[in-house]
Amino acid sequence: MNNVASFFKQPTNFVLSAVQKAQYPNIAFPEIAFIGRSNVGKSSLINALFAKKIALTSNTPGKTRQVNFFNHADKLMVVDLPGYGYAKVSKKEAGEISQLVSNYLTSRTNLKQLFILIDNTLGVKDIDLEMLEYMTAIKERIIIVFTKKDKKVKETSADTEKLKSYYENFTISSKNNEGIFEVQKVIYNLL
Ligand SMILES: Nc1nc2c(ncn2[C@@H]2O[C@H](COP(=O)(O)OP(=O)(O)O)[C@@H](O)[C@H]2O)c(=O)[nH]1
Ligand SMILES: [Mg+2]
Repeated sequence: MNNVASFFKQPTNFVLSAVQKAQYPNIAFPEIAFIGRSNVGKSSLINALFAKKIALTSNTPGKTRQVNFFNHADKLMVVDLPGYGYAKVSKKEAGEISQLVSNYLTSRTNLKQLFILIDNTLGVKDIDLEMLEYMTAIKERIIIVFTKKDKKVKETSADTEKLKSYYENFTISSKNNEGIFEVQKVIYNLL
């Protein structure tokens, strides 16, 4: 599995940030995308997978409100989608964000896998279920990643086990790298 590790160490370069479909890069590499509630650990996971700091990690939720495209090794497009469920955005802005995400999901035919992140310490939230329901058209391309495995569980949800039986899933920690290699293997096998 040396190939996997060396693949992820190759350069990952920011391509562009888009606020509308017309701005998406016209490159047909296989594409993967990451989405989840704000603060779920999305930037940390992307950085752990690609073994470098490519995505901004922060404690201030809601910074990423664009669709960010990264080119990995001229072989894979990596997409950081805006987080959902911020407490602090207006209804109008929340509507704009979901429009952005929905435009993305309905137009990217080269999207091979969508990683939906759920905070393992907080469990599945209604908004996660709403997002999943909304994405049934691409159900078979969804993988759920439960984040922050190194941290103590604070809240549990009866929906978690159900989701685990419906979707391919991983439980990871970007802090101690637990489970990261397993997710890397899945991505590598898309190429
Ligand atoms: N303990 C622990 N903290 C994490 C982990 N992943 C993210 N965090 C923390 O959670 C906060 C939000 O992470 P970030 O990656 O910016 O989340 P994003 O808003 O989804 O991009 C930051 O303080 C991270 O350091 C993890 O696996 N373990
Ligand atoms: Mg982020």
